[in-house]
Formats: sequence, structure tokens, C-alpha cells
Amino acid sequence: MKPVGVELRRIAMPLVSPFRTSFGTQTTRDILLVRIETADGEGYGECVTMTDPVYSPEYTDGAIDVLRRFLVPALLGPPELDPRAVAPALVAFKGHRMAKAALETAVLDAWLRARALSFGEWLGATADRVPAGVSVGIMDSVPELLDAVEGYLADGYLRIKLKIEPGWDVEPVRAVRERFGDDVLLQVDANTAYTVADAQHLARLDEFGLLLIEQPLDEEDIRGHAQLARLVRTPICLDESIVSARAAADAIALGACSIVNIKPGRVGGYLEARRIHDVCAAHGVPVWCGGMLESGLGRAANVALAALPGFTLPGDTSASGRYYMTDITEPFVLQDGHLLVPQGPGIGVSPVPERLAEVTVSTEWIGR
Ligand code: OSB
Ligand code: MG
Repeated sequence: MKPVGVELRRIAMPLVSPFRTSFGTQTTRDILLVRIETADGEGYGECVTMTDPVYSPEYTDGAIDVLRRFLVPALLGPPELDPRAVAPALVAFKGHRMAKAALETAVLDAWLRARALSFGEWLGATADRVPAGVSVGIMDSVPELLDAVEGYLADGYLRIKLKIEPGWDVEPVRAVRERFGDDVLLQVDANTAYTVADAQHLARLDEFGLLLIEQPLDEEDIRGHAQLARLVRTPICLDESIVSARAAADAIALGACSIVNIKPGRVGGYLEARRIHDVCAAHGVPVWCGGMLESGLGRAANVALAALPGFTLPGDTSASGRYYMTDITEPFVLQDGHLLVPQGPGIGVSPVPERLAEVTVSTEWIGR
């Protein structure tokens, strides 16, 4: 596959409602789309960086800079493109996994389209639909939260994840359990908001039968998570800490987690994501697919990944409508609490040109 060039397109998608986490509130999603053009057709990858470096060290202006100056020129140098050669071609540049993931995904999409193979088929998907969970932001009051959860359950979501932080943890969880019962699959995500000194407080969540607590401590505090895992009964799941298959193997070996959230962007792409799936499966560690408020392009690839056999828990793979009134692709809609795995070539969905034009903020072309 001969490379022609790469287009970086920044789009701004308004959210249907503000999304608040322990690291801030978002009202618009600032998304970078990477499109590669080759002699055999094009491919898309969605970069999951946020505007500010508050979830991970990466941020969108930084991703654009590293792509423009280092990653795209390194990728476009050799005369032939192969998805398995992307990570090795970029390995000299440290970090920037989200930027690398977007580029690798674009190459993979183009390569699979040229071969009429779907993402799911190529990754090894064993399901044709995946159960959908939803991530529910921090709210101003418990009644407001209960209304939101009621709406998502009415939509058919099969698992609820509550964002928590100090001051918004035991009470909202208790209220959701009291109102909706013990059968609702329920979990929480702290996005690093606690320290190991909060162990006794976090143990108060044990009585609510949560599936897991996600990333309670700092991303580098692996030993703290291992300590915490001995002090609480709720299973610990890691998100921010798991930046690679090696990091997953280490965390599991050290007893820092018993469940892993896999986000392809955070780990450098779908190939590394699949390696994490394999490492976890070898250890009997369940995985689920996280999200970064993706548009339909990123969502399509995530849904295909979530159809691998080790993804035994519902992911944050929600319908398009959970975040966006109008998606840039055909919307993903819930069917009986599930999303269908796209079957078409590559990621299986394409942007609607008029819709894409409406949300575009800027574009930049990097030729060979
Ligand atoms: O920690 O999982 C997270 C969104 C942005 C950044 C980090 C996280 C999240 C979510 C929402 O929880 C996931 C989604 O619905 O896409
Ligand atoms: Mg998380």
C-alpha cells in the first residue's frame, strides 16, 4: 500500500449534556481525526486526546504537533505501508500513544478496506453484538443523578458506571442501589482522585456489591493499588495505569488489579490493545472496553475490539446519542441493550461529508 499523505482534521462536537469527572467538566468534544490517503484508498483513525492534559499527559495540540513534526514524516518515509509496521516505525519517539494509535488505526482501516476485511474479523471478534454500558458523570445533586440513571436504564443500558470523587461516592452509590435495586450491574470510576490513605473510606463501598472500582489512585501508584486491593473487597480495575501490555502484566503480577479497562488510544493502538486482551486472558483477568467520548469512527473500532472473547464485562461502548445529538457517521443505536459490531470493510463506517463539514474547525495536509 503506497502512502500519499495524511490529513489532520480537528472537529468540535457539542455534547448533549455536560460531562463532569473528577478531573473537570466537558461541554464540547474537541476531536482530532487522522485520515491517510494511499494509492489503494483511504482510512480513518480517531485521536482520543482531550483538549487539556488532565486525563493523560497527551492533549490535542500536542498530538497535532508530534504527528506533524515526527510521526507522520516517519510513517510516510518508506514506500510501503503495513499496519504491523507502524508501531516499529514510530518506536524511536517516546510516548504519545494516543497520537500513534490514531495513525496506526488509519493505516489499518485503509489496509483492511483494500482487502475487504472487517476490523472485527481481523482482530478475532467472536460476537456480532456487544453489551452496552454507560458512564454517568458527577452531578450537582443526588436527585439529578437518579433521574439520569433512570433515563439510561429506560434506554436499555446493561451496566451503569458512576464517576466518583471525594464528597461524591458512598451517598450516590447508596442512592442508586436503594432506588434501582441490587440487580443493576453497577461500578464506579475515580480517575485517580483518592490516595491509599482513603482505604477505609473506600471500603464503605463494599456493601453495595459493585462490579469494580476503576482507577481509585494515581496512575503511577501500582503498589498503592496492590495495598488497597487487600483492604477492600470490591475488585480493583485499572484504566490510566495500563499504558501497555507490559504495564498490564506488571499490574496483574503485583496484585494491583483483577480487572482491566482497555482503551486502544491510551495504549498506542488496536494491536497493543489486543496484546493486553491476550495477557489478561492468560491470567484469567476479565477486560472491558473503555471509551473517550468517541465519534462514530472511534466507536466503530472499539465495538469490534469489544467483540473479542476476553471482553466479558460490558464496556463504556454507549450509543452515539449518549453524547451526541448528531454523529459524524451513521449513529450507533442500542438494540436490546447492545451495539451491533460493524461488518463492512475496515472500521465499517464512514463520515457523512456534510456533517463532517459542519463540525470541522481546521484541516491540515501533510504530503509525502
Ligand atoms: O476514565 O473512563 C474514563 C471519558 C473521558 C476520559 C476518561 C474516561 C471517560 C469515561 C467515559 O468514563 C467513557 C465513554 O463513555 O466514552
Ligand atoms: Mg476510567
